[in-house]
Amino acid sequence: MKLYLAPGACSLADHIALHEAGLEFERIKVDIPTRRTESGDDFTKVNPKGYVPALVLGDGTVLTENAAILTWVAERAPRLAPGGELGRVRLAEMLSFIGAELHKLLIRSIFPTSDQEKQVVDEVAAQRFAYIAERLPGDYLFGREMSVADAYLYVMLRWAKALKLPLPDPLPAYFDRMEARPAVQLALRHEGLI
Ligand SMILES: N[C@@H](CCC(=O)N[C@@H](CS)C(=O)NCC(=O)O)C(=O)O
Repeated sequence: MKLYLAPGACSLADHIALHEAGLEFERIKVDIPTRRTESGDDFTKVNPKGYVPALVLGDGTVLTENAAILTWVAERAPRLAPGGELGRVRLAEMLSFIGAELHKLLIRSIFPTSDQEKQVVDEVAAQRFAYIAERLPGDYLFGREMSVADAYLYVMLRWAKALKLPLPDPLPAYFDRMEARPAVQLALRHEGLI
């Protein structure tokens, strides 16, 4: 199995989740501007969309999109998903919220087209972080146990910190808790981020 990633990009979430699940995989770095892998291969032949993450399974099947890859990981390691009758739906709901409402928003804060856009985007981001902070039911997004959605949220908080966006309590402590996890440390080391 091969995970195509760019250091510090959203693919870090999948990298963390794969380590949390204890799955074996090879990491292949992609240079986003040139869409070439570290060995010079054309990444668009793997993922014609041209962006990371992409996960190539042992039989050559290619999975793309954070929400899909994280769901696939959680299906292999069910302890990384919330339980109960609505567990799968709640996970889809959270991955959709993080992907569509946080990830895409923060990209606009990283690459704003104007100061005005950045101001508006950062205000909306603050509201969305407050929404999560006010509803955190325990140490993690679904309570006591970490899920694949936490890996995705951790990466978004990492970006928010780099953007110097204020994080409401208890998100700073949540961030530190996530960052202290051995799987997170391992992924950060593999990506050259620590
Ligand atoms: N909808 C995609 C978005 C992935 C995405 O935005 N990837 C970024 C890195 S965080 C990327 O590779 N961007 C390069 C590009 O869009 O050209 C997903 O959730 O997987």
